[in-house]
Amino acid sequence: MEQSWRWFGPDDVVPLHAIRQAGARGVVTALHQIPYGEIWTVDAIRERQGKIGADPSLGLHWNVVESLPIHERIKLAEGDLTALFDNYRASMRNLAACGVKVICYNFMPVVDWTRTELSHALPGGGRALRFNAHEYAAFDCFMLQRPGAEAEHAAVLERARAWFAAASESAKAVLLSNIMAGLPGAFDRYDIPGLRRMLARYSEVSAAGLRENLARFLREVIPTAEEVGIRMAIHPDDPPRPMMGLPRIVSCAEDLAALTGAVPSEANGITFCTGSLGAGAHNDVPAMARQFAGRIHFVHLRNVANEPDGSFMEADHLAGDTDMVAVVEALLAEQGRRKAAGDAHWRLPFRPDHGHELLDDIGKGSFPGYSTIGRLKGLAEIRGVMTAVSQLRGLPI
Ligand code: DNO
Repeated sequence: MEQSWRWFGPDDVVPLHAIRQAGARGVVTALHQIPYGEIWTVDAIRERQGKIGADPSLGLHWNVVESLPIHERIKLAEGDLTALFDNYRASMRNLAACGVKVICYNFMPVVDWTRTELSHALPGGGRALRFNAHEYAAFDCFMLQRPGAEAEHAAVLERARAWFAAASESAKAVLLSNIMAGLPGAFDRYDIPGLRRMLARYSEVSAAGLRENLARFLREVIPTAEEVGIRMAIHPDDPPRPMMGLPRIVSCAEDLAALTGAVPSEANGITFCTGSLGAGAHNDVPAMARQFAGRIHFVHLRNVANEPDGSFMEADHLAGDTDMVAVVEALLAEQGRRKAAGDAHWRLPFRPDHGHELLDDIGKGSFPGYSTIGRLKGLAEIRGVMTAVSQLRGLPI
């Protein structure tokens, strides 16, 4: 598996040489400065490649785009989408012309990954990301005041009410900004009125409707992907459940089966994110890795510890509820299959997904989840698992 590392570009406080020191060579990045829906030009792509390759001794290359975002109007099927589809295809062609051929994207309405706490203290002073079900319920029911929300949070409603009653205005503001922190670009961060407006735009979109909108997107872009050799890799919902009443359709095995079946092409693939899928108690993550192996084009390895009320915490990469050894074994077996079949792209790019903030990470201002030392530790642990599984099972690493 190709060891990779997410780099947010020149604004990332984690420098490129740290990637090399961590042991990765693949750089996963995106042109976050370009507004959603606009074309990524060859010049802009080359400029980023120039930065990544500026010091050849590091041996880094841009191997995966994360993400080429989907404009909200495509998710909503709102208005004439011709220009948006044309622009998306143009960006795909430009990326392929520059040799960047794996594109990660997601189809989560309005918000991306969602946590309520970005700096949860761990024994010894590390920091982790957490999702507290009662805080999220307080946000949904009492800050957003979404009609019908209380019924959905019955199990934690009393704790949510108590949290809200005791919370200062600044604690509420922190909760809002934590929930918004999952949106990586400079665009589309919402305040409460803005969120309500977005939810209203989705009021007519059911899960089935959203599924159809995704299928339409895939029908528009997969032929281009096939033509230029791009592998599209949808990222699962994080957490894998409806949020704020918004449907989510990439949350479980049935969802993955539906979307891969909607356009049955190898180019229509998956980012296998163990942390996102693992935050759903309904998901058997190693079994899903085996079931969808042929469509996995990019991998995020991370672990979560789930709690009975729906809360979860980002755990060490080899701790938590997901059997990481079993996942790695499934992925290496798939690599073996591809290699034997003569597939030039048999090696799967993967990155350690979020890490804790550890030691000198603290106070550095890295993007939530994207610390240096925490990810370096995660990558090192996974590298150990990969090496052991590969040797014991005779599978290509
Ligand atoms: C979280 C990330 C996601 C991912 C997008 C892909 O850390 O894995 O935000 O980049 O969902 O489009």
